[in-house]
Amino acid sequence: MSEPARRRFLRLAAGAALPGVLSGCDLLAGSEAFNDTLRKAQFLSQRAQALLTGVDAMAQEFTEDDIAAEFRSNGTAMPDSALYRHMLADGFASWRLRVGGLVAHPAHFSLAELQAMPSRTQITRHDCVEGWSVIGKWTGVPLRQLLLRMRPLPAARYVVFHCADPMDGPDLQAPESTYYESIDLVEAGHPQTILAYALNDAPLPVKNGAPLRLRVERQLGYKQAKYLMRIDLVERLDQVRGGKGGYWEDRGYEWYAGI
Ligand SMILES: Nc1nc2c(c(=O)[nH]1)N[C@H]1C(S)=C(S)[C@@H](COP(=O)(O)O)O[C@H]1N2
Ligand SMILES: [Mo]
Repeated sequence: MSEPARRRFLRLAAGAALPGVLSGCDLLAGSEAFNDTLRKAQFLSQRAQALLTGVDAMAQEFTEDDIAAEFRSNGTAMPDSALYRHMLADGFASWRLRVGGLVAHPAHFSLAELQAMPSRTQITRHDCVEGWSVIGKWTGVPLRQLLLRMRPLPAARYVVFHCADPMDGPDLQAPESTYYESIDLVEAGHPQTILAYALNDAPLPVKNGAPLRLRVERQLGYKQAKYLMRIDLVERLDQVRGGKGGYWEDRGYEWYAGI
């Protein structure tokens, strides 16, 4: 950041109030007011790194030659659920992505409907907190586009992703025992934040999250929720599940997992 830009930023931040003026739509649309609000919000709540790289900074993208022969799997590789096995058996014809919470128009989408929407393809590096990385090519629907259709309500601040894979022991069918994650509308509006249905030009393999997974490329592996079932817009995270915004966050990991 240049010196004048830095001073401008610090001035902005000094007079900052928490975001609350802009609607969810403004937040996602990337207006100037949106960018100002982001800077203020990030100054207050996120790592200094985000300030230096800028709110619109792109994660590095790679070339076809960089793509790994095999995109390894981590965490769940096959959800242990009767519902998931059923959906897998019918090629995900019965699967729907439900989008709701603080939106004016809740909706659900079939895989075919998502695949018919404008898409983005990106070759990026996945970094797991355990210390390994792998480069893959993802194709999917920009989350921003999808959410703008639903008309986020002014109170919406976070996007919560509920997954199909049960995590917590024996009563596996309880919806609250599945993997989940969340990001804020800043990250949801980023151009590289997509709902991916293809990996390396093929349908997403089961071990990597079929039929749909989140790619939020500026953050670590555990944010990249696989086996998406439901997306909810919410005002706060403390009333969702364990209250920390994600399965691993509830177990002590950072919510903002910037790389
Ligand atoms: N639903 C779900 N999503 C998940 C996980 C999981 O166990 N379940 N593991 C996370 C972790 S820690 C990593 S590193 C990546 C692994 O993605 P991959 O299996 O495609 O390599 O998915 C993330 N998303
Ligand atoms: Mo991970």
